[in-house]
Amino acid sequence: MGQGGVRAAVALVSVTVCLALGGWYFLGRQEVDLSLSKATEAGLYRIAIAPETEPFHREVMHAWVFTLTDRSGKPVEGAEITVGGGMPGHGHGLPTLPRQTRQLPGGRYEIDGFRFTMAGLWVLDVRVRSGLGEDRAMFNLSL
Ligand SMILES: [Cu+2]
Repeated sequence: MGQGGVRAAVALVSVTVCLALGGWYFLGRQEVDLSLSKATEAGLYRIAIAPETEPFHREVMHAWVFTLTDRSGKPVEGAEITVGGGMPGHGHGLPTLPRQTRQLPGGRYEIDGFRFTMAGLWVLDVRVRSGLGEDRAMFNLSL
């Protein structure tokens, strides 16, 4: 193979690698649902989550507010919410133990004790228990 042939081969390999990486990146991004409001797995609730104050600093201990409604959109009071999670890409859990600290009017719950020690994709596993039953929802956060 002459020099021209080597250059052509290198170019071809480069283009192939770029296309493969680009496709992987694009598909990977598409799979991640970053919505902060969704129905729980069994459909008992809808949960909307938001940092208590925005903008928030992910590395400083802070609270989020979770708003809980039932199937018909009515606020759910008196529920118990627990939060787990971590970074699936790194294989570790949450560095802190966020807990439900206050119930606010309108089916809103303060969950305090979040601290996201790294940038990247985090998952929150939110479990809800109330008179309506137990259900859960998974949220993805790209921080
Ligand atoms: Cu990590």
